[in-house]
Amino acid sequence: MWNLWLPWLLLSAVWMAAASGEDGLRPDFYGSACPNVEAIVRDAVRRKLNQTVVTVPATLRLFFHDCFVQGCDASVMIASARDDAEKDAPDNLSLAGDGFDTVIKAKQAVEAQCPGVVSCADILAIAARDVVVLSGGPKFTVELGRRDGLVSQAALVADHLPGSDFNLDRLVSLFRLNNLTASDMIALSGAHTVGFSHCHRFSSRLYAFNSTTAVDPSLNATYAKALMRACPRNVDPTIAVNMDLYTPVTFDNVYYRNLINGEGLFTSDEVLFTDIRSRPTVEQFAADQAAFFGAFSSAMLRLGRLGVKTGSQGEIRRDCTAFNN
Ligand code: HEM
Ligand SMILES: *[C@@H]1O[C@H](CO)[C@@H](O)[C@H](O)[C@H]1NC(C)=O
Ligand SMILES: *[C@@H]1O[C@H](CO)[C@@H](O)[C@H](O)[C@H]1NC(C)=O
Ligand SMILES: *[C@@H]1O[C@H](CO)[C@@H](O)[C@H](O)[C@H]1NC(C)=O
Ligand SMILES: *[C@@H]1O[C@H](CO)[C@@H](O)[C@H](O)[C@H]1NC(C)=O
Ligand SMILES: CC(=O)N[C@H]1CO[C@H](CO)[C@@H](O)[C@@H]1O
Repeated sequence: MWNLWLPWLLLSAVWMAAASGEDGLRPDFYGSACPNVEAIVRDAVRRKLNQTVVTVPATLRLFFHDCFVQGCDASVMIASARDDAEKDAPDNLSLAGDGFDTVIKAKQAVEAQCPGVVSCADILAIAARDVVVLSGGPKFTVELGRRDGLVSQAALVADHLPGSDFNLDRLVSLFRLNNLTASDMIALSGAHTVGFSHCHRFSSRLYAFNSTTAVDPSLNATYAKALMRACPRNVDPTIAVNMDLYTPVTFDNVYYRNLINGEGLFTSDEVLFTDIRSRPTVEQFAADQAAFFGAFSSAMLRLGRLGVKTGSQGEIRRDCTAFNN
C-alpha cells in the first residue's frame, strides 16, 4: 500500500505548492466570499490615482515597508494615539499619506460589498500590484488569504528596512533574511523608477562623500550639479526630487539605464551598477524591459509571502488603521 500511496502524496504536495503559495495563500481565496474584490480595489485605486499621481509610489513603497516589518499583515497601517506604531518609526515617517489613503478608500469600497471578509493586508497587496499596472508596469497575479496582524510597534522597524547608504553586501544580506535573492533585490529596487526622495537621503553624496572628496565619484557630474541646484546645503527638509530623472511617473526599465549613466539617486541604487557582482543583472534589465518585468513580478510574489498570517491567525480588521479591539 505504501509504495502506491507515497508517490501520490508527494506528487499532490508538489502540485499544491505550485497551485498555491507555500503559506496557504492562493489567487482565488475570496472566490466565493467576495468574488469581485480585485475589480473593487482596482476601481478605488483608479479613482485615487485620478486625484494624484503620488498614489503610485506611495502605495508601492507602503507594501514593501509593511512586508519587511513583521510580514505582510497591514501592521504599517495602524495609527497609534501615542505615536509609537510602525508608521511612526523614523524610517516610515516619510511614507506618503496617499498610500494609506488608497488602502483606506479601497477597504471602504470592499466593505460595502463584502463586509468583514477581506483583510487590509490583501487589499494593500492588490493595490500595490494595481499601481504598477496602471503606471505602465507588468500585470501579475496576486496571492490572497493574508490576515491582519495584531502587533504594530515603531521599535520593530529599526534594522528591518534598508538604508539609502547601503552597499551591495548589506542589501543582499537584508533581502536574504527576507527569503529574497540578490536578483530579487535588484529587480525590486527597480520600484525606484517612480516616486520621490527627500534631499537628506542622498545629500552626503553631494557634499560629504569622504574627508577628502565632496562629490561621490560614481555620480554623473552633470546629474550631480542638477541635484545640487535642487538640494542646496541646509535645504528645506520637505523638498523632494524625482528618483527617475527621465520618466518619473512611468513604471519602466529606465531606472537601470540611469544607473549605467551614473544617474542612480541613492548609494544603494548606484552600487548595483558600480559593484561588478550585480552589474550584469543591471545591464540585462536595462537592455530588456521584459526581463525586468518578469523578475519584478516574481519578486513581488515572494515579497508578498513574507511572514503572512493565515487561517485563524490575526484578524480581518474592520478599519485598516485600528485593531478590532
Ligand atoms: C533596495 C533597498 C531600498 C532602499 C535603500 C530604499 C530606500 C528608499 C528611500 C530612502 C526612499 C525615499 C524616501 C523619502 O525620502 O521620502 C525610497 C522611496 C521609494 N521606495 Fe525605496 N528603497 C529600497 C527598496 C525599495 C523596494 C523593494 C520598493 C518596492 C518594491 C521601494 C519602493 C519605493 C518607492 C515607490 C519610493 C518612492 C516613494 C514616494 O514617492 O512616496 N523601495 N526608498
Ligand atoms: C481625472 O479625470 C479627469 C476627467 O477624466 C481628467 O480631466 C483629469 O485630468 C484627471 N486627473 C488626473 C490627475 O489624472
Ligand atoms: C575619498 O574618495 C576618493 C574617491 O573614491 C578616493 O580617491 C580617496 O582615497 C578617498 N579618501 C579617503 C580619505 O578615504
Ligand atoms: C552623464 O549623463 C549624460 C546624460 O545626461 C550622458 O550622456 C553621459 O554619458 C553620462 N556620463 C557618464 C560618465 O556616464
Ligand atoms: C523564510 O523562509 C523560511 C523557510 O520557508 C521560513 O521559516 C521563514 O519564516 C521565512 N521568513 C520570512 C521573513 O517570512
Ligand atoms: C530617519 C528619517 O528619515 N527621519 C525623517 C522622517 O520623516 C520626517 C518628516 O518628513 C523627517 O523630519 C525625518 O528626518
